[in-house]
Amino acid sequence: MLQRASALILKRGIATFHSRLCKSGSLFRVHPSVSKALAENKPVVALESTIITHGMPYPHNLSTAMQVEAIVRAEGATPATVGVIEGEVHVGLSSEELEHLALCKSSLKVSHRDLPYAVSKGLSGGMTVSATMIAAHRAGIPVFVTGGIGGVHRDGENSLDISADLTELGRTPIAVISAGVKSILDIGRTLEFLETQGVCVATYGASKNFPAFFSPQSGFTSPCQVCSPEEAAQLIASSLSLGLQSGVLLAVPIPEEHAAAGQLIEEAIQAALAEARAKGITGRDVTPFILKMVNELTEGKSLQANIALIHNNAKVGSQIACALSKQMT
Ligand code: PSU
Ligand code: MN
Repeated sequence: MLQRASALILKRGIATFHSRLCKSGSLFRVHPSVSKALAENKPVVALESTIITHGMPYPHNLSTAMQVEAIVRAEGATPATVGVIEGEVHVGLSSEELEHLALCKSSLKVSHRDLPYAVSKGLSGGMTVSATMIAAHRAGIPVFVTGGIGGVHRDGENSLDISADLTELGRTPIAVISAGVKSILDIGRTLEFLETQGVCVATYGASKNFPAFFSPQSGFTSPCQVCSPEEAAQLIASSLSLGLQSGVLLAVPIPEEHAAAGQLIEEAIQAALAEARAKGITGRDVTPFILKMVNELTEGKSLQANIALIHNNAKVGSQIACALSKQMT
């Protein structure tokens, strides 16, 4: 009896799944504005959505997501925010869909490994850098802007807590523009792991110092440096022309005027790390926990800096996407 009931539920689940699949012929949905830009060889910038669902509190998450899209448009590119809505991977979200993700309290944090589950269950969620890289590449978008990427966690050599963002960078030919890696992570080991994965890492700007998200310097040096959108585009175009299947990581330092709170934020990070350890917080929950606590301890200063650096990344990333599309046509 019980077996028959669960077989029925399974059958119904598969039927719903099939109707979603058949509607569009694919579980990937590319927004018409994005497919039009791609068909016309115009620049497109992919954007992730975990920053909306897990990186910032409401309403800052929604306003930032909308501002970032506006910055991309102002620079002459088309934004494509990537997220999972009721089991479909959307490349390019409408403002209603952005709002749905920003307001939804139960949305998943969808990394590479979570994609099959989110799709099979018809769930909604924010997509991390690793999952966004997959969808953006599938859609044919070579440039992707985010705030910060995941990395090797401190003590990662024992816990093996190494973000899937790094392995994805090793096997997906996309350029990711970020403000580097947060000091909650082990930056030295993150750079070593990226080297092993064959990822070309460059700092964008006047210094070769690899930035640490809230701070323009981590004390570690990037293997490469690019000083203009054109130079960055040449690097990306070369990687694509070589047929390398690995990505390029461009690290854009936080603008000096927003880095002032760096020391205060660094102290809050240390306190939050200790609290996370004491509370036994692990895995996918570590980053959201730390971001929330750091924001509380700095009375919103870390959030302000976070928003400022994302705006800057969106501007620089869009300029790079525009330069790349000129070079590729
Ligand atoms: N770093 C941030 N803010 C974020 C993230 C990282 O400063 O929102 C998100 C990104 O989506 C990144 C993900 O891809 O966290 C990495 O998570 P994990 O370490 O669980 O792989
Ligand atoms: Mn992890």
